[in-house]
Amino acid sequence: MVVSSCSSDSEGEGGGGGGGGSGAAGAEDVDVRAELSKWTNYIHGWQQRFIVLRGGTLSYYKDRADSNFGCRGAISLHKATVKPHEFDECRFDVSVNDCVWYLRAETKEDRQHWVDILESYKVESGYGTGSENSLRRHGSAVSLHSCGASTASGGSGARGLRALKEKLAELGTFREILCRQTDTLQRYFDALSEDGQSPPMPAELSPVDFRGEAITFKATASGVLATLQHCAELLQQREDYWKVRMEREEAKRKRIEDLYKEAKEQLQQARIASLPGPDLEEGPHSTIPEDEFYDAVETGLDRIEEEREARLARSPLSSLPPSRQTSTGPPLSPGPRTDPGLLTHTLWPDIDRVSMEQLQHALEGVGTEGSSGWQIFAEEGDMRMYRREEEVDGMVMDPLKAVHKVRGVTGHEVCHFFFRPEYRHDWETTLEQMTVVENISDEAMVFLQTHKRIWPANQRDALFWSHMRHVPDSEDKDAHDLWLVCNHSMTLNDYPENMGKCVRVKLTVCLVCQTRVDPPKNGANITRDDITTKITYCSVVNPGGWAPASVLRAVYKREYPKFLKRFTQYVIDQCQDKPIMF
Ligand code: 9M6
Repeated sequence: MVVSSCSSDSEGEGGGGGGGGSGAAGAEDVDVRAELSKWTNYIHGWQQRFIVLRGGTLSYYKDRADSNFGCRGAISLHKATVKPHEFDECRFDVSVNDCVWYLRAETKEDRQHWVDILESYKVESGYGTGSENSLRRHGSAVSLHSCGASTASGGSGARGLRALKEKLAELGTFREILCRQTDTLQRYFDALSEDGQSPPMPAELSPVDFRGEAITFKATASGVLATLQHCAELLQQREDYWKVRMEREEAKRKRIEDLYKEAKEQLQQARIASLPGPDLEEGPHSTIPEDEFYDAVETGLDRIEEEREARLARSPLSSLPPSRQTSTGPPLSPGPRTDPGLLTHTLWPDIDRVSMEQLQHALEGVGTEGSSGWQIFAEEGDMRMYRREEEVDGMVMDPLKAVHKVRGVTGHEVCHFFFRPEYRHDWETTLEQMTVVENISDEAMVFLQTHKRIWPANQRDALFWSHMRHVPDSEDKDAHDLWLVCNHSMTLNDYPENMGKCVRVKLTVCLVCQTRVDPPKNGANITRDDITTKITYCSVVNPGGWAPASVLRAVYKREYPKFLKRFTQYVIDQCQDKPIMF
């Protein structure tokens, strides 16, 4: 029988070597089959294995059922060392070179029995006489690989390849042996047929040991099979190995792709940082091209819009808490309209003057198209928006004037929702933060607002007083009532400019509401259907820092109409089904 001197399975028991004799028929009569404990590895420890001793070879199988198939390892006994353990009286080790099998019998008697048999094999030296001779004649270098050289267990790419090459070389040797054997036989039969009945033997052939040749042939054939099977295993192992390698490579590639993405984002951030940012001065010398700036602004505004929509989707208006109209804010009944606390406030002269100026300004018409410099830039339903292009030191200062008519709400209601801080976040979507710096009275407050950043421009904040007032004796004869809110920038030592990351805008905003009530027929109660409010919204925003004029104008053109529509719709929604607040 042809075997490697040592082999082992994928459990990683020992070094491993050539394949054992699967289905190989030994030449010997002795055939021991029994279960023994075999040390596998540190994970699995001692395991029951089915051990077969046949033809000077000790093979092992996972279990008895498996013994009809390929063995998991085989060890040739003729050069093996058998060593009973010093202390463990059931254990004995069988080793060839550096390949060791650690075995355990059930009892010490059993162990002795095993040791005796194995030792006897060593003395008797394995193969039957005939076969041994034949093998020697035809080269018995076959399969005598060193234990460590070939790897049956989990060979890496290079090791697996080496093992495979060894197996192929082995197959080449088998082929050589078989060829020589057939040559020998051929020559013998040639000599036979040359002169008929009584062949004079060729000197080198006599006597031909047919039995030996047959045994060698069988052993070599089974060796071929075993080696082929081993080749298949090795190929499988290589396939597994490459699969793992590929998975690892894929993971690596993904990691690198992620890193690349991250680096790209960082680069982008660095680019942003090098643009006119909080730490850099903005100005006409800015390196950012206008179209790029404009694109960025668009993107930023779109994002703010998306955020608002997402917020609305999460909590639609219908789910808002019931109207805060009567629970907060100033008393709704007509009473002392101007708080004495406001009249004595240091800001009052300023508030009073600017508010009246703004009212006047609001009530001035826009004249005939173009004549007064007002250009219409947005028109939707009853809403018209006009602007005048004005620049100071290259900074866009365009005053804006918008007129709008809304049905079903009063001027008081519109101003209430515009003025009161608790509603601001509901309709001012470009706000990041709003602080009431001072609550002067029910009609006047000081606000600090931080607007959301429109990338790549600096973030803006605004510090302004806000004043709401009723103007009972409007000069406008058509107006039933006039309410206004005026917002105007101011300074406070406690809130200096550029304290944080923000650039401060200067604004003057005035919202004027004139409400008309159509007298209901037959003296019926006034309903919301009878009410129309004309809104005039005037605004001048000084951006406070440089930004390209075209960009700012594009932002205004886009944001103001959205802002006014959103706000008025908000008021309508809030007032629906609520008592009218005149
Ligand atoms: C300038 C409205 C209280 C209501 C008011 C405002 C507007 C630009 C703009 N954005 C450079 C900016 C900053 C602003 O009527 S209010 O008093 O919140 C106050 C301030 C709007 C502040 C820009 C940011 C970078 C465009 C004009 C705009 C118009 C409408 C809404 C949002």
